[in-house]
Amino acid sequence: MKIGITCYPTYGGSGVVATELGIELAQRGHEIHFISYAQPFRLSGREERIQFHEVPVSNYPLFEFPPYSLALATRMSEVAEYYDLDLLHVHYAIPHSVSAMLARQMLARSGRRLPFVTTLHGTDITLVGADRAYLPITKYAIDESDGVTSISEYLRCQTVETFGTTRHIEVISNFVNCDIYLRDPIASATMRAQYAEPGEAVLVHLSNFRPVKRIQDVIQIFAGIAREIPARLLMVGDGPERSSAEWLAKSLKISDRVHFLGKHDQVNQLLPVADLMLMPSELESFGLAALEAMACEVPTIATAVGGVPEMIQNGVTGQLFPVGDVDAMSHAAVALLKDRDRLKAMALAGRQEAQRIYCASRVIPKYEAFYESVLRASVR
Ligand code: GMT
Repeated sequence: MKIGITCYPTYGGSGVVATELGIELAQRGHEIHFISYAQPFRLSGREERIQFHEVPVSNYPLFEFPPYSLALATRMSEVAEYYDLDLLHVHYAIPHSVSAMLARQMLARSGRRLPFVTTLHGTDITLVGADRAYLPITKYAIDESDGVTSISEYLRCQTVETFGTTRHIEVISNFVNCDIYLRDPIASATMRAQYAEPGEAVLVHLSNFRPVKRIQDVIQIFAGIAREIPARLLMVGDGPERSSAEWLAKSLKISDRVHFLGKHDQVNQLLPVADLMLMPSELESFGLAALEAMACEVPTIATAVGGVPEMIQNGVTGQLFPVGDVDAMSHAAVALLKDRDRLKAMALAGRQEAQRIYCASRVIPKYEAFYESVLRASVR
């Protein structure tokens, strides 16, 4: 198939999923065209059968807000026509599904069909889509999509509840490439030595440091752990909450143990360095970072929110707590780090679960089958 993919190219789960999906599909022989304002950050630009098409957004003094959605729709229709795309797959409903809908309409005038699939990722429904300013158009674009997928059952239910839509939403979970995300004991021991002394526990947090991630809780949980055992915290990513987290680490006098590493392109090398991941989010429709950690044999201490309980089996592949219960999360982490046998059993159970359900090799065929069904339905 020839597939156009649009996503937010910067750091964030939906962009990661879209990019990894494109890479996996290209490896399976499909021709992939990314269409966005910048090259997605996990794309090297050298992958076979993948092209990137930049959306130029020109500005004029009259435009207080440059109309990206329109420029995107134009580029989508041009790329679809020139490269004879079979379908578009847009990640994150706003504004991508609206642009795709316009592109489809533009091409229909010349008798060309361009079905589009929308994948819902979370905040496009729970935050942005629930904002009255965006709700009606988001609902319209979802209803108009030729196919809709959501990354968890939780998000599917939320979408039905928020938008009152009756259309079919296929749940296709996030995935991880288990051949790339894995613990290589020698490589991870070498890398671990860069960050921690022997005998110190290593915790990791990976996100875009947005308020929904509760970064202050990450620091508070770690402070509780560091009071009990020698430990280090690797903060991977960047975003609006970073400076307040740095300030909190300083005021709790743990800044020498908390390493802010910024954005990292190869988290598969970094994650296996850790013993535990911390993900105390206010909400996660899935929690991709925890899945990537799980594949690397790193269990997660997380909050029991959104789609997280669908992925993490409490007490088996990780541990779940109420939002904001930083003391319970610190105590649980310390107990696990002191009981290495239990930690190891949890790590292995997580790896097995990742392989059994969430490996790219298991999930990508579901997308392919879904595309086929959309294409079949669209020629009728
Ligand atoms: O919150 C983020 O990390 C960004 C956001 C996005 O759309 O880029 O992530 C959402 O999509 C991810 C990939 O499908 C999910 O793993 C995250 O759980 C989801 N975030 C939220 O629901 C808050």
